Amino acid sequence: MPFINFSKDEIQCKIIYYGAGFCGKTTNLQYIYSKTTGKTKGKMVSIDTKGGDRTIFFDFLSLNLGKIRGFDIRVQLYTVPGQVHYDATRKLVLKGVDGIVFVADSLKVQRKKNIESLINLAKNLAEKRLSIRTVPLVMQYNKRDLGGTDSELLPVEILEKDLNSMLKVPTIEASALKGFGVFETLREISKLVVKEVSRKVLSMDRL
Ligand SMILES: Nc1nc2c(ncn2[C@@H]2O[C@H](COP(=O)(O)OP(=O)(O)OP(=O)(O)O)[C@@H](O)[C@H]2O)c(=O)[nH]1
Ligand SMILES: [Mg+2]
Repeated sequence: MPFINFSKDEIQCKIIYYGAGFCGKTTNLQYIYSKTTGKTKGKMVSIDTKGGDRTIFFDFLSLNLGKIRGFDIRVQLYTVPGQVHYDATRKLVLKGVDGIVFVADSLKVQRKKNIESLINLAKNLAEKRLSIRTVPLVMQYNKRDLGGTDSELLPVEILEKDLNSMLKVPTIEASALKGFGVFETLREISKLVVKEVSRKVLSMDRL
């Protein structure tokens, strides 16, 4: 649910980067943070990171996306820890979610992990009475920079078949490390979330 702060004329939306361990969720936020400036830029906080780069709680980045009907739209980006045994933390971070970026690791060796993580997302949403079929969701196929001749990457068609054949959500090919596709992903999920938020704000007007 978006949080509407009437004293500040601000609507806050929560977008969560979800996916298997090591798929590149934290790297997405780090890239966004490194490229935003001025009025848009907020704070980035990484809570409890072990051994340099494994998230064991969450990362948080707040950004200002402009206005709808006089309200500032502030998006709060979170990542979950992807490793299997941090499921309780993932459930905690999912609380109040408005939109999800599912980051899939394009490496062939991670094929099963992506599928397991998507099933885990569906299950954790269902526990919150949300459906993976209706929540604003985009899918990012990450690490596309690693493609070579003897490619260790899954072709996009396989990723589509594994992860998106039922959902049919927007997909973006990306490299969080090099930066391509990162802002496209953020734009796409923000568009879906803002559309949903506007619908809720307008329906409040009719009450
Ligand atoms: N080549 C390549 N490496 C990437 C890319 N995105 C992330 N990585 C690397 O993959 C590793 C894991 O990235 P993280 O962003 O920490 O992964 P995470 O999804 O946050 O992992 P957890 O916090 O354990 O869930 C790091 O060494 C990154 O530099 C990418 O697009 N291309
Ligand atoms: Mg992380």
